[in-house]
Amino acid sequence: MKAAVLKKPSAFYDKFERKGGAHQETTHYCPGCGHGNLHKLIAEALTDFNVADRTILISPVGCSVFAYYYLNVGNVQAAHGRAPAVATGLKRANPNSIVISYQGDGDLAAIGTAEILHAANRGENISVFFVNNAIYGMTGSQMAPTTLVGQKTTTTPYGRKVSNEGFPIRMAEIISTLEAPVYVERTALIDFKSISRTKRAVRKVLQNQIENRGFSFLEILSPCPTGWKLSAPDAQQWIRDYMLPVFPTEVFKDTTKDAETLQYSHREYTDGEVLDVLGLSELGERKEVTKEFLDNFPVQNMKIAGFGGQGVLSAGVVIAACGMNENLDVTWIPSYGPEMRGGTANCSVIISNKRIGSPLTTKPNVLIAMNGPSLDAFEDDVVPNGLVIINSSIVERRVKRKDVVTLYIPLTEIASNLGLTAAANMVCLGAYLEFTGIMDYKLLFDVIPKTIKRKNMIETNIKAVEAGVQYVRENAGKN
Ligand SMILES: Cc1ncc(C[n+]2csc(CCOP(=O)(O)OP(=O)(O)O)c2C)c(N)n1
Ligand code: SF4
Repeated sequence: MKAAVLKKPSAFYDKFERKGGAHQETTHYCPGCGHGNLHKLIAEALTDFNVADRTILISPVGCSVFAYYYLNVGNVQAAHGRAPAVATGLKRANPNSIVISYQGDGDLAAIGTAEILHAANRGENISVFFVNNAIYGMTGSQMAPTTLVGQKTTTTPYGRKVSNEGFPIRMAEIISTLEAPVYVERTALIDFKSISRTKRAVRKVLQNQIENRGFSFLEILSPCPTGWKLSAPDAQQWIRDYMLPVFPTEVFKDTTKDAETLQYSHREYTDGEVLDVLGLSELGERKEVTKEFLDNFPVQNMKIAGFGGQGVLSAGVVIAACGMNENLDVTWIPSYGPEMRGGTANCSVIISNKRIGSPLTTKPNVLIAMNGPSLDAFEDDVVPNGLVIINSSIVERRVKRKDVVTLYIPLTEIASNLGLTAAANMVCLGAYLEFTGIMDYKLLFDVIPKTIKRKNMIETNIKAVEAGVQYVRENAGKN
């Protein structure tokens, strides 16, 4: 007779090593907890389908936050409730991956309600496992959206009252009303039969993704003996007695067969197509530049800040466009302060000879402060030896830092002498390029006509650039 060999599926790590070097044979879950069962069913399915090496599991915030200690797959841990949004990004960036969003009821049905509903509604081709144990397990049994009416939790010590906390939310039913999801089921983990059914459902949900069929959702009623203060068998019975009447286990939606297999095409867009889509094709062909220029280009992490109306955002667009014309990678991201008056509008601009990760400039090496509050807000962020350009027509104080390079220019005054106060930003860009020499200031003459909408102002803006260049030639080093 052939002996049955029972062994851990290979989608589990051999040893569950935890932070601090300890490794154990067991998980951190309490005895009788449903999370452990579900992990096993998922690991078995991934092993049997031979997809573990292209699977990414997103663990949530909750008791299953440590799922990454156990499943030997790509692991990402998302902020509370955000797993479906993270899953969307991962799956879209790498359609060949198998992306699992694993979430508790606090995570999915409270803080993350928007993320799950919209991911489902978009029909993201992901697999969602929703562990409903009717409470917040990890933080000590507070009420969750799925807590039953009358159920005592630490935040509903007299039992959940409809008049105060409303009704339990049935997520599987809600999601099954949406058009896009192809498969929605609820199962339980309470006995051999229900575990077998959950096993089939886990496989179905993963298989759907492997076959590119679309969004699949499995809600699992899961015992939490610790949170419910029951023994493991009593916790299973509690689900039978109290949860099943409210959360029936059934397939709520299955359009898997009709669902067209999604055809993912991973298409790279050309620079020209991207410029077209962004409405920037007017900026024209990217210029051929020498390798030496690219290799030696000093990355510019710029913060351009001032009052609304001083053109700080358009200065950012113009300088980013100059970088783009020089075949550099650029990002521009605006930030509008909540203040009505006297505060700062600012933008982050990065111009780099390498791919840019985050478009946010938190440690600028160039700060352009068009007004006093901007200098106050960002002076301390500038890296040592960074450049600070100050609009000395408006900023009344000097820079406090001794470890930065400063350039004081009466930008507003120069611009208003040309008849256009609003061109102070272009005076600044001319001065900046002339002072640093990182790019030829004449680039601005190409870019300004293509980025400034009001054609009658182009000439003055170009004059403003020249005035900035002139100012630096005559005054740099003197202040
Ligand atoms: C943004 C944020 N808010 C709140 C918390 C605190 N917190 C940690 S786990 C948790 C609830 C987890 O409950 P659930 O999603 O039901 O998972 P379970 O622990 O029951 O598996 C909360 C509110 C947090 N970590 N982050
Ligand atoms: S508190 Fe509940 S959900 Fe968390 S590990 Fe223990 S039994 Fe599982």
